[in-house]
Amino acid sequence: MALRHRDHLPEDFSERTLSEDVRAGLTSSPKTLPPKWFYDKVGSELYEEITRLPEYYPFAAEREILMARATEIVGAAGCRHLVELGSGSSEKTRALIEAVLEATPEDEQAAYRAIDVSDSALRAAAEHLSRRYPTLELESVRADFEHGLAEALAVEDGDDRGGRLVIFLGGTIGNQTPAQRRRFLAALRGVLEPGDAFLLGADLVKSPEVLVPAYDDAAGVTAAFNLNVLEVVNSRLGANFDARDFRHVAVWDAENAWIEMRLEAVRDVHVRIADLDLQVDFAAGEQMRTEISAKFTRERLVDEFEDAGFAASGWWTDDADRFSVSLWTP
Ligand code: AVJ
Repeated sequence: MALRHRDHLPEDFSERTLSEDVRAGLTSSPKTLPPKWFYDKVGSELYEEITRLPEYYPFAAEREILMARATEIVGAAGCRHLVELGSGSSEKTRALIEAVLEATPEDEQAAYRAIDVSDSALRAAAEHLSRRYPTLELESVRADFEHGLAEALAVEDGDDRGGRLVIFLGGTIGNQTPAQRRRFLAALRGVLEPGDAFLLGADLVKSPEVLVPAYDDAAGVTAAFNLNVLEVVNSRLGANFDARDFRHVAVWDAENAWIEMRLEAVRDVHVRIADLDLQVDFAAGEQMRTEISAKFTRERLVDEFEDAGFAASGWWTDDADRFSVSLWTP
């Protein structure tokens, strides 16, 4: 089956946005670094390890929902064309792909489009999926959906595969601030048409006794994952961070309903970021925010999606009600 690849990003996209993000984040007060830079090779491996930790329930909970409910979800959406934002390894998506293949009559074509910023993730996933699902039409698009959502979702003229089911899994929407989320949902609503639908995986608010260990595990894998972002800045921008100067912090911010990961300087620290011609000081005890991971209630999601012009069309949780998969229509 045809395997098409499109690239919407300039060659230097990653270098340029990393530089901009690091300069903006390290010169602001309080200092911040965006979570998207966690995922170099080492960081992606550490994240995979996180998904296998006993404390990190979101991965297993979402997989439980998708495995048990994929047929129902695809039936409710009524789409033959899956479009995944931030597809990564596309691993959990297989349950949905299989449900779409089963629901597609022989004279129609099931399709899957993976959208990610990472070229290597896209290529590996496409290669794997094309071998596993020979009848599936596959497309991969390298794009940054925070900026180029319309281009990433655009269909070619003459393409009448019917409704698209856009999926955004893993709870990654929690990495956005409420303002970013509002912009994202508005942009998404703007490009979806009647017959399309949006499937979201979102983590749910629960006791801090469950939430905090999920982001501060006993084995220290999340700490290593958080600290690794300093190595990313070192290797890609010629900085001289010493990870031993920082410690991992995870706190539950009840007011904002999000987990915040931070790196705290354990002593006064002076850092040079050679490629940016930038010098930065941290005072002992100073904390830099590296990630928010927002947690939701059903009511909150309904409010935000309705504000953006969506209607609620489906809601599924795991048996322990820890995580949600929800369907929204324009
Ligand atoms: C991949 C963004 C869903 O927020 O739970 C895991 C990333 N950070 N442990 C999350 C993460 C710390 C994860 N997401």
